[in-house]
Amino acid sequence: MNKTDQLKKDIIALVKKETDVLNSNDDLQIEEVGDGNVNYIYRVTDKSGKSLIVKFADSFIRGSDTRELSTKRNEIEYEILLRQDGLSNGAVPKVYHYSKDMSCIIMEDMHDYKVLREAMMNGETFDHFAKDIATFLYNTLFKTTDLVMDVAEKKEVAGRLVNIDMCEISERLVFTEPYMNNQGLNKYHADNTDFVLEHLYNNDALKTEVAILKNRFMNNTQSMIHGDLHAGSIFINDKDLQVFDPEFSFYGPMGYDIGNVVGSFIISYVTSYYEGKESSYVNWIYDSVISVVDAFIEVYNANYMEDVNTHMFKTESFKKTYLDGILADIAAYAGTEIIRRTVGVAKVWDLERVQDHKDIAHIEKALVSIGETLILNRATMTSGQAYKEVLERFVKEI
Ligand code: SR1
Ligand code: MG
Repeated sequence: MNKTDQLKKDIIALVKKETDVLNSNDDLQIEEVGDGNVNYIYRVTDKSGKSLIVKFADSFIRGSDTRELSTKRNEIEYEILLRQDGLSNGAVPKVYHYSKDMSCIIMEDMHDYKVLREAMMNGETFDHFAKDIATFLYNTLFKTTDLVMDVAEKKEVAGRLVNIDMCEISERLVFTEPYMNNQGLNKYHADNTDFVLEHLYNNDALKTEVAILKNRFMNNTQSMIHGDLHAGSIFINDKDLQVFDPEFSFYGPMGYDIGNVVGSFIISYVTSYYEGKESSYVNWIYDSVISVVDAFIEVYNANYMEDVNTHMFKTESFKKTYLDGILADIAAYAGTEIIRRTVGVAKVWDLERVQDHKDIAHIEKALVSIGETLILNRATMTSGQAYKEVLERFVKEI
């Protein structure tokens, strides 16, 4: 029996032994359903059609038998899903069982949801998205800071969630390669060679700011962050959303997660604008960028005083200073996300789709310019309106 067939057989045995969601007397069916870069995702189904999902983390990155990757990521993901479940009132898939021996998380199959990325590919819009994701972000990020959480528990959890291999990927792909191209894997339109040299590789002012952001990413143990929060990590339907896939999770700056959401929506906005997608869809993405920032500010301001546990932090001036720091990080990490997806090796669906577009060189320039502006002017990005001005400036100028 080959390795994959043996794994499938072992997974079915694990599901039968450790869970009671499916009918164990049935001949259970198993199929691979994931298309991610890192792990293997299987759906296991019984005869009545009931199903669950098994996420298997191999000790090699998906599709490689030479590039090792610690299975600690799976252990961390399991703990994060449990913690986020409690913090977010169930806005993550339910975990049924975790097997450390097999590096498998057995979890809920989100039947009534679509992956947001796939819904967006079909031009679908969701009015509740901005408010719901902002609430999830506040609940899972602000509530895991020292301002809210028991400080001893926070330190203990932060230590346990050190995610060396996955952080190394982000440190390299987000904060180093787009500005250095050490690995020679960066990818952008040939017409932009000089532009990339000037704006990225030879841009010492920007590189210094990105170095500061990289150092913050590595050393600011502020919140229990998801670490890879884009439209491919969110399930959605007309009622609510569920966030999944936190294998890049660790204790880092909360603006990284919020900035990833904002940055990935900015990429979607710019690409769909140039593709000439339906205006209702383009406008929804544009409004979402602005609303996510404003909704986060709103939920923060509404809950801060009640949630914070220490008198020293319970002042209006500290509340504002702390928020200003988060807002600057949101802009900066939105900027690094936009730049790395535009010129780096790990593209995203919406950018892949426009690789042959006649305006691809312009689209790349607009995105890099927006990213650069957000990083360099992060202290001024204190509201949704500020994002509106940046988007209008760069999308109209081209
Ligand atoms: C090798 S992993 C490449 C990228 O895919 C993941 O989803 C992360 O965004 C990572 O940077
Ligand atoms: Mg992922």
